[in-house]
Amino acid sequence: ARKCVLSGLWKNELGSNMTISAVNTDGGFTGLYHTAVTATDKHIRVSPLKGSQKPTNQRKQPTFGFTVSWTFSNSMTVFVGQCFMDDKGKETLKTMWLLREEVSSPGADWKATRVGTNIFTRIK
Ligand code: B9F
Repeated sequence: ARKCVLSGLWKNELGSNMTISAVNTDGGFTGLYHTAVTATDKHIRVSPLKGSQKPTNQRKQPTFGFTVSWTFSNSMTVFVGQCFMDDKGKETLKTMWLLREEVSSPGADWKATRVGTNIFTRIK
């Protein structure tokens, strides 16, 4: 059976795109994230991501995690997920994310984190 590979160009159901570079021997990778959505009127800019997966070439459907440091705000999003290969050779990334917003005081902590899911499919 073929292995699900993280490197490449991916799109999620929101229309966001990300490019993941080659995964190194330790499982580390970097990439660029272009979100299609933002909850404010902030101007969207491509943002760097950094993550790791279980050591390459050992897992057929590897688990992984990565962090996106938004260049246009003081927020970060972490994603965790798994790379799946179906019986037709189609790859999908099933993920969950947490978005942490910078708030001005501990009293505002309760509203600082958003959670959700994203499914990515390969476009290249
Ligand atoms: O909208 C976020 C943001 C941070 C500070 C002002 C705006 C940044 C973009 C997050 C994009 C999320 C979605 N895109 C995607 O592909 S990451 C998870 C989703 N998947 C307003 C204040 C704090 C948050 C929103 Fe903001």
